[in-house]
Amino acid sequence: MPCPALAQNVILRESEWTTEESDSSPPAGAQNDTESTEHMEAKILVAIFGILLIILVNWYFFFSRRKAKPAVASARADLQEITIVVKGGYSPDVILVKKGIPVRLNFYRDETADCSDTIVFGDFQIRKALPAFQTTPVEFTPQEEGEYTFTCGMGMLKGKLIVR
Ligand SMILES: [Cu+2]
Repeated sequence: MPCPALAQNVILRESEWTTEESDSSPPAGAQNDTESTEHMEAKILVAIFGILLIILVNWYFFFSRRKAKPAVASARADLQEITIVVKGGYSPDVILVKKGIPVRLNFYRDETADCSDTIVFGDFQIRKALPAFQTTPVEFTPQEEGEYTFTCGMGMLKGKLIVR
């Protein structure tokens, strides 16, 4: 991820500015004043750029994932299958399947965090343990169109199965 590193770089430069200012107090001459004003302006521009960059990085992490289109399960005549990685959430977290065809959702739990150790499909009366670093298939056949939420055992992590 180059972006957070860049932002940090800008912050470092900002702190350099503070140290520089306090360490060296040059004698105030007319020439020097103009120079340091220009210098200040440049530093302020860098600071503003840094703040904008931080806003952009945050925007990326909080909003860009929401635009994601639903992942389509690969469909055969008799099975629709997809792998979902479980790590602080579900990816993909929106899955599109067709009704009337058996679904196999392969949950690969890529962490040991307790939160994600159970997967729950309330609408299908499914509650299954997900051992860490293993793939656990969850199988059922959705008979009706609709949107079905799946969650972790505590209902904190959420995903959605869209049946069309
Ligand atoms: Cu949880």
